Amino acid sequence: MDTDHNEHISNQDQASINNQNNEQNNQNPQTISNLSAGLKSVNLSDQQQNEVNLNLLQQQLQNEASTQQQQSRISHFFQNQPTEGYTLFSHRSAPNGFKVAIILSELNSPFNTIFLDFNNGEQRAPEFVTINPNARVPALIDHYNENTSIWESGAIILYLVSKYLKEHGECPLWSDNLIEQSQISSWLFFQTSGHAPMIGQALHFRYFHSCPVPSAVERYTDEVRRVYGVIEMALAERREALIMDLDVENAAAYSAGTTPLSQSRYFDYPVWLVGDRATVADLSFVPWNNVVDRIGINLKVEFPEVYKWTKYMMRRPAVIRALRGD
Ligand SMILES: N[C@@H](CCC(=O)N[C@@H](CS)C(=O)NCC(=O)O)C(=O)O
Repeated sequence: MDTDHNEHISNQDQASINNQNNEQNNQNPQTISNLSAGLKSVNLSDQQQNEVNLNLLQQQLQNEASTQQQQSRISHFFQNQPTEGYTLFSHRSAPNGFKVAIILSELNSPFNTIFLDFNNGEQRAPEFVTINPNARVPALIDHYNENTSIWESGAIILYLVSKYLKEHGECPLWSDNLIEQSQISSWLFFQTSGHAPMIGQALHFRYFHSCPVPSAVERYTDEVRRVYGVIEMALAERREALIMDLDVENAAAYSAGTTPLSQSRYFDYPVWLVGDRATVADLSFVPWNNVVDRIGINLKVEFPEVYKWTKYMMRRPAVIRALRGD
């Protein structure tokens, strides 16, 4: 809107505004340039100037104290890195961090978690930013592999399963078949780019935004529902295929529509997004499915296949361990 407004100011008007600003600046040597307030010039009295200086000094001291605190814990870790296992940087309430913990736990990979303190700005500690330039969790260090660091949950997951496959010749959560790999990756990318960010934004506008924006809450919640609609449809198709395959004697009645699929004894049997077992395509959705009720979505009522699928995954011992933060 400001841009539109500025377009209506003629060059002559703009020159006169610039002159006025220059004159004011020359008349008052105490004019300071306030960068963080959008590069606007502010005129201050001596007393105001002293107060600003005092505030800035206090703020600087506080920042230095908190930076030193971060440095003691985070620097200490980086100066004394383990020689084996993995270190996962996460946060106690970060679903993206738990996503990686689930995969590590499922693969029985030994890992230690450092839960960062966001209130203290630990995610911006210089050493952490060198391993994740985006200053967010999760990030992973592989101490078995020259302390290689990986960031972005999807990239970390692909690293872990590819490495596992290379070392063991097979990986229960991945595939050695290129076509299956591409199908698993599609769901994984959909999770990281479509599912997680939409729930994240819906939570933000519902609980944390500085002022109410009902249209944003509605937009992101609707988008989450659309995403769940896509998964529900895929799982329902898998269910139908499975029932037709296994419930042979009733298949004709299901096809004709004379008996509903819900009557099949396979109606609650587990189904998966790719193939006949849980892969990273499925497991990456778990931690976010676990918080979606907070944006008013009831999976059991609105997306019954997604609900059953999530319930199966939440019962897995490795998932339970990971979600507990063990
Ligand atoms: N696309 C990234 C998202 C990472 C992300 O947003 N992490 C959140 C926690 S779930 C975070 O670190 N937030 C800290 C902050 O905003 O400063 C991924 O999947 O790894």
